[in-house]
Amino acid sequence: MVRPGSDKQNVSQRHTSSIEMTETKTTSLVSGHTASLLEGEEWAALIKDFPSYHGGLVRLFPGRWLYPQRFCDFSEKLFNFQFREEDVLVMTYPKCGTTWTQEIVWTMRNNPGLDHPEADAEAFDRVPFLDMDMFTPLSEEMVSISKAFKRLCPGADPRDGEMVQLAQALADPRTLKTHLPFSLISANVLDNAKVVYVARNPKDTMLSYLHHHRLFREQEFVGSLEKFVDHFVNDNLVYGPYWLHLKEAWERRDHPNLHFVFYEDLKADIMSELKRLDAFLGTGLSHDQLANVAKYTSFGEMKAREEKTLDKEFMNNEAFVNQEVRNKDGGFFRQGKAGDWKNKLSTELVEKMEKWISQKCDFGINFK
Ligand code: PPS
Repeated sequence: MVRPGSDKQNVSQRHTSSIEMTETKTTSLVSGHTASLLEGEEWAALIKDFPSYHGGLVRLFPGRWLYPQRFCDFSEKLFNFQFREEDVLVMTYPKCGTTWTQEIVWTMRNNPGLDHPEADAEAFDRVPFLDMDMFTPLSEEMVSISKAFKRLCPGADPRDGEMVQLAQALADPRTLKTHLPFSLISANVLDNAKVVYVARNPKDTMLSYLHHHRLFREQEFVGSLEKFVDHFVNDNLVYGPYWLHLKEAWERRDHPNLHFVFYEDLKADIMSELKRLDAFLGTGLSHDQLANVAKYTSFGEMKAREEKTLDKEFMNNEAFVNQEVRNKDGGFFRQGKAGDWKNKLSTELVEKMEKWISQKCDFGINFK
């Protein structure tokens, strides 16, 4: 979810949505949802712990999805986004391994010989993150943040959604990324494109998301681990509820254009998972090419390439990234492990998470 920054923008410049809310502070979205601006006690509790959301948060009904208010500006473009036959969309709730999987998919499709001249280009430029625009500050002097956007969309206004416009301008075969659930993107996405959905154990996902909220100022969280667990189990984190995100994908798992994968399986046996992906994507790679992909997308190699694939200025800028947290706990590529929750969560927190799993994730999914 990391986005490149620009020296003309900082977190204090965040502005509210340009969408008009009715007197009751609700608006209807083309997806069929009603967006309702958070107010009163619910808002007071969240803005205290997540001060960077001062632009407002909305709940979408049905689903109780939580988003920055700016999501409403882009919801129509995202819902009506035209997928093409050659598209592969990597879809996950945040911190489930999107960046890893999109690099795997992009490399399998474009760079199995590891000789592609643009392989080191920033991740956003090769794999547009469709819903990123809602996190971009809306300012008068808004500056384009993607190099590919400037090149492929000359004269286009970044305020109209830089990532969506970049994705539209990108030549086939496109690999795209989203953290949106199925219900907020085009209903016929699976008729038109292939989707790779990645699930991750909720306890590791929650811990990785906590790190994200401490690291990146655009989603800053200032409370304790215990408080964050409460927000997680009460579906109070942006892009949540995680259980519903998973459920919508799980229900579609037998669709021939959906490939459902667990982060833990990628960790446990990457070659087997790459073979499964090869069959799904129809890439027809040799054993040596798959081995190339496995090595090139390993945690160590991706972390080593961080300065190329993530915007260096953004990552080094204290206004965007908490450097103390980065030095102490790690940066975007934090640990890349499965099961580390065992070292981080007290018995009480494990019980709270387990209760949430058994009550909410009761649709047949078994976490690894
Ligand atoms: S985001 O910000 O939502 O897009 O994050 P996302 O990419 O989905 O997930 C980030 C976590 O994935 C880990 N990661 C990897 N693990 C294994 N191998 C590779 N190559 C890899 N690349 C990223 C990353 O470190 C985050 O997990 P944690 O547990 O925080 O380390």
